[in-house]
Amino acid sequence: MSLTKEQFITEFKDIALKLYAAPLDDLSTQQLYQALALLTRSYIGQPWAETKKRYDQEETKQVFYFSIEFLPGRLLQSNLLNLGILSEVEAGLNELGLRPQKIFDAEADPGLGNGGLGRLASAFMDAMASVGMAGNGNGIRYQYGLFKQAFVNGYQVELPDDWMRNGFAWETRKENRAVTVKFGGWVELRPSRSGNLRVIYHNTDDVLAVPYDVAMVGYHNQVVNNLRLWSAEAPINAGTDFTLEQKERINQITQILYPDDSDASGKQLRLRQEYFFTSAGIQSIVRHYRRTHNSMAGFADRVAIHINDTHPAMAIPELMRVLMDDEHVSWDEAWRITLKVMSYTNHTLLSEALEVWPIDMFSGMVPRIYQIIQEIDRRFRLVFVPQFGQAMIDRIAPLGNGQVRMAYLASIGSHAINGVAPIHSELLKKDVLHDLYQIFPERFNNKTNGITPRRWIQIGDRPLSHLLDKKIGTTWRKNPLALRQLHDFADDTRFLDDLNAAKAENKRALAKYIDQVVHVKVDPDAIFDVQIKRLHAYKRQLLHVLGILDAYLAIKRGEKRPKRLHIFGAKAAPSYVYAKEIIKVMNAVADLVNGDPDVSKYLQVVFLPNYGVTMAEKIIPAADISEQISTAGKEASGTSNMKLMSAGALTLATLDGANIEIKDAVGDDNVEIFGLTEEEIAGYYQRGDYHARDFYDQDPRLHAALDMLVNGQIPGIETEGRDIFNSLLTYNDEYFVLADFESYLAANERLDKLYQQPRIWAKKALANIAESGRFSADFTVQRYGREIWHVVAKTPEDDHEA
Ligand code: OX2
Repeated sequence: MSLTKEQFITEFKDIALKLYAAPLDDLSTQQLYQALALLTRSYIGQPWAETKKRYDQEETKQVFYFSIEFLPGRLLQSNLLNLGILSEVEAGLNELGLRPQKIFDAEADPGLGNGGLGRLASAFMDAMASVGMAGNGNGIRYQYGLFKQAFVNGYQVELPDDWMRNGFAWETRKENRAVTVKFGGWVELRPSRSGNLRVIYHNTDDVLAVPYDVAMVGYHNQVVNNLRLWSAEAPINAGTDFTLEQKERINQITQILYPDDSDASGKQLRLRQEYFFTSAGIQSIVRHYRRTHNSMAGFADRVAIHINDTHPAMAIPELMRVLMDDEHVSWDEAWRITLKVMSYTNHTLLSEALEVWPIDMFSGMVPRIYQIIQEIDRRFRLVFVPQFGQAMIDRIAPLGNGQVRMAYLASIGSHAINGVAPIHSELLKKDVLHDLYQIFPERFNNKTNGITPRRWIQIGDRPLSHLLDKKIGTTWRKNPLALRQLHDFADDTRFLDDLNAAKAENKRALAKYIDQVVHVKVDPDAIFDVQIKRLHAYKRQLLHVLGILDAYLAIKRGEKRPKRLHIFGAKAAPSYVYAKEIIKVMNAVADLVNGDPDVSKYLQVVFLPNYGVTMAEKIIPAADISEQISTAGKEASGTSNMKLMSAGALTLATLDGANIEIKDAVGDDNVEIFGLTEEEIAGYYQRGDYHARDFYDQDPRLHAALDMLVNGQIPGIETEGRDIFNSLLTYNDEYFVLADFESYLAANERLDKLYQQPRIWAKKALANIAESGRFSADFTVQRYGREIWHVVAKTPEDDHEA
């Protein structure tokens, strides 16, 4: 859209006056934010309605991305950017004497997800709109997002995230689109005169699912897609015997997000959440389709439903239920439609994270869904036991060991199953879903994750953005592959200096932020070494900490090193004791290092509390080193690795997840690889001959660093230090931290040396930025569109051109 600075100023003053009955200079920052958000929303309404109308008129095939988590990040700047009016609005605000960034900072960050999985879902929403794909999100409107993390005496404390306290400016309540979701009770199957079974529900607990729609604005293309988040409410005609307790129980369904990441949780409420949003989503999709079609025959040509991990896997039996019970389609026809419609992404190889539910809990909560799964299970066995044998089918049938096994259900009921990086997709076939791969090899495929450079570069990294515009023009903003033009300037020393200057500016800004948040004065000239992700043993923040302890000891011995600032951001699941112990140790190490003037000349450590999307936007542009150091074979993909490379950080990495593709993209010279490979680790597992203690005994540096955990050198961590020490030595170091220690240190020494040559460093940064475009989620969703969803992306501009 087009909007001049002058128009904006007039409209902004006008809306603020209407809203708050006061002139601008009487408004609080929060009020200014609300007024600006409302004005921005008013620009979105029309293209939103038009996009919807166009999809309906043209009978566009639509994608529905079902995810129990979305992490959209703040939306004001991103919406202004995508509408094409960010510069005008900022200029207008400046002219009014207002600080744009201060207003942007008044927006709450909707933490409706844990980490990579939720952020990926939101990147896909942004990307689908931006490439003109008819893509809708389906999720949960959690009253409270992921907990707010604070540190008290170095321990993680979890505080409620009341993110909607000031309302959520971007949502629209659609009460007229509510549906009823039924829980519990029992099901009667009664033959009817027409020959169909009539399904009669008795004594169910009914919950009203009310949708709140959020606009997903495409980049400069007049496309606005829909993210539908469901809220649980008491049924409207609940009757006089409806108690406050019942109402409370219903409200609970969408009250909190489960704070897990890559971990299965056995909570009944979680299962309720899963059925709640999948059933609501399926019902609303079918209802919309049926408004313009009198049978379900063509449904699969108009609708693709994707399930983001197994949390929405009940979409499969739920679609079967609606097709058969409500639309009177036969089993065979319903199954044909369901298979064609559904597709599934797996996000983890950790076996403890594969979702399973006890059958008695499951069948009590959703009896009709359970019946349908029983029938899927029966037919699956009937067809495949003769071909593949009882033992194998017992291992992978949807029902087994008294459990409903969601990954198997998802795989059996989807026409496509993908992993999120090549190594991960291969390991799915080799390990976790091996038996299913034997039966359905054609279903398996890879779709490497992606990120949105709009948020991470255009919004997050203004100094770099301006530099790029000046050097290679602005096409990279629309097509990030254009970043490859940077290769032409790999030996342009002026430009390399400019790159370093942009990085330095970002580092100064982050240093200021760090001082504000944790009151540590850091040296902006240090190497900024960043590890930002959930705290999990397999991600090995512990290896990073042991590296810091080794540096501490070396500096104490008098060694001089280039100054390094280690920056951590990480939340641990509240129930994950070991991860929380690591947090305590990390904070204690930070205190030790920063408090020792001999050491802090060369080494500083900051652990920023409450890491999330908004904080990532501040940290990433300032990073020199990106730590991606998971045990090989454990991290499905990672996406912070992609964001950090696009900011020109050098990746310090194991050969895991998408690190491998980053290495292939930039070449061996522009990435620092270390550690055991997945094959080597598999070898240790097979032979059973990993002995962590041998490394401790044989490597004096490792020995000394580990001893610090238990010898009192780090104040305040008696039990935590001992527990971690034992996990590594007594319990033989499940994640091969000790085995990788030596090569990790060697890789770090190479980086230290390299940093002494700023232009050579900048050249490597340039290579990373230049090759980061391929990881744009725009390309990822186009691959999903072509190969899985079978949809064609098209924008209003395409119509004009045609
Ligand atoms: C994460 C994976 O751990 C991470 O490797 C991946 O990049 C991300 O999903 C997006 O694909 N919960 N979170 C994940 O997996 C699960 C399960």
